[in-house]
Amino acid sequence: MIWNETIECMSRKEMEKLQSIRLKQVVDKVYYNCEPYRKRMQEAGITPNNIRSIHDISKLPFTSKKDLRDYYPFGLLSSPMSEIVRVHASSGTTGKPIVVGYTRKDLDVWKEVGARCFTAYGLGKNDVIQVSYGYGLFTGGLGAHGAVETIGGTVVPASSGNTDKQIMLMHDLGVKGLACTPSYALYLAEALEKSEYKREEFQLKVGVFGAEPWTDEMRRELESKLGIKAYDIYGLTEVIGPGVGHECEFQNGTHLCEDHFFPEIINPETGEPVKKGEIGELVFTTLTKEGMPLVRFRTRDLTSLNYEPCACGRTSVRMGRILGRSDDMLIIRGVNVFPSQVESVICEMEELEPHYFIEVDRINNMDTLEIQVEVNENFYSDEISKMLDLKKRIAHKLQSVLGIQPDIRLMEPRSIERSQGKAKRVNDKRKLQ
Ligand code: DLL
Repeated sequence: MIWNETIECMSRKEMEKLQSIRLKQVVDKVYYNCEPYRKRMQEAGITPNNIRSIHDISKLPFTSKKDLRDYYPFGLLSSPMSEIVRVHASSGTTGKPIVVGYTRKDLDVWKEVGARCFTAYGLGKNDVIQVSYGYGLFTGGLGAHGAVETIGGTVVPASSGNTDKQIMLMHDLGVKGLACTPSYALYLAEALEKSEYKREEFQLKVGVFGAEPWTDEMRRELESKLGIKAYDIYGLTEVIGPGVGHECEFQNGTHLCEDHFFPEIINPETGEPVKKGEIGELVFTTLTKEGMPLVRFRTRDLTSLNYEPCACGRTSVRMGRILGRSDDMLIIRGVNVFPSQVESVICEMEELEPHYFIEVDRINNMDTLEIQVEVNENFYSDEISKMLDLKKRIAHKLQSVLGIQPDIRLMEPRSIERSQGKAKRVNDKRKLQ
């Protein structure tokens, strides 16, 4: 099912036309209503008259996370406070959070894109959908909540935590769709197995997973453990929240709602656009936002874009999996390592559980990489030779994917801490030294 066929299946040419009109509007808006943008454009020698179509977008200066911190809390608003009806915030790793203001129309846009997502997952007004993303300043809970109400589904606003109650609600209310982080879904799957209920007693069929990077191997793991189809939902606070993009029934890339959020991929070092299909940093320009429109916002997420038409009939550009944030990338002994690479290897080995933790340190001026991973109950053994052999095989597989040799620490089943929101899977002790 498609929520807004006119837009979602529009020809590429029509889409470019619409994006061009909207880009001009948003550039006007920020130039005349937001001092920092006007200044930045003046420094670059650009006025709104220089922007005639979407192809002129690369003339505009970038906006960064640092800008959002520097103008904390409301310096980048382009609408008066009297028009702002809600704020959300994302807690950065250091210091003050990033605060985003929404007008009533921004909330409508959010509901519209959210409705496109949940419809693409095959959910509708006859379905009960549990939202187990956190409610509050985080955009996950209220964002998914608005989307479910818009498609007319029955929302169960469970928020995160209290796992036993989550399972009881899912069971008793006949929940068909579960929206939460993939790591919390794993946790729920485990708890469900141990619960008093049998899997067949649940109506659960669809997972709406996002807010953190996850791999196709993790998808397979979740789909088989929960007996569902697991779909990606992408978004970020600065741009709006969940709903910037979604998968369709073909699960072959994340369709971006590009009539509202225009994507580009740049080389993170040079800032230049990469060649079509290449991996680089994702940059968004919001084309319709009023409260805090963003022009060429550098997300730090690394991915690629595919403009080929999709079998589902949607013409919108599809984004590949997020490899990680450029600031999540670990450089170990000079080699770039992403946690998602570790995840893909671990999820493929039946002897292992999909729970892992990466610890990086520097000992005697040498980087060390330790990967802690849980052994599946059926394979866990007291026999040293068996465990040593398993360790060797994991290390070998990881070395061929990562290009460096990690130390492997086998952990007992259920010994790695579970996450109820975004998982923390890396401890880079070098940063503390
Ligand atoms: O995580 C919004 C969201 C809530 C998305 C619920 C999906 C579901 P932030 O807290 O600002 O917003 O974090 C945004 O999380 O830049 C990515 O690095 C990462 N991220 C979000 N969705 C995905 C995804 C929300 N589907 C940051 N795959 C983004 C990979 C994701 N990474």
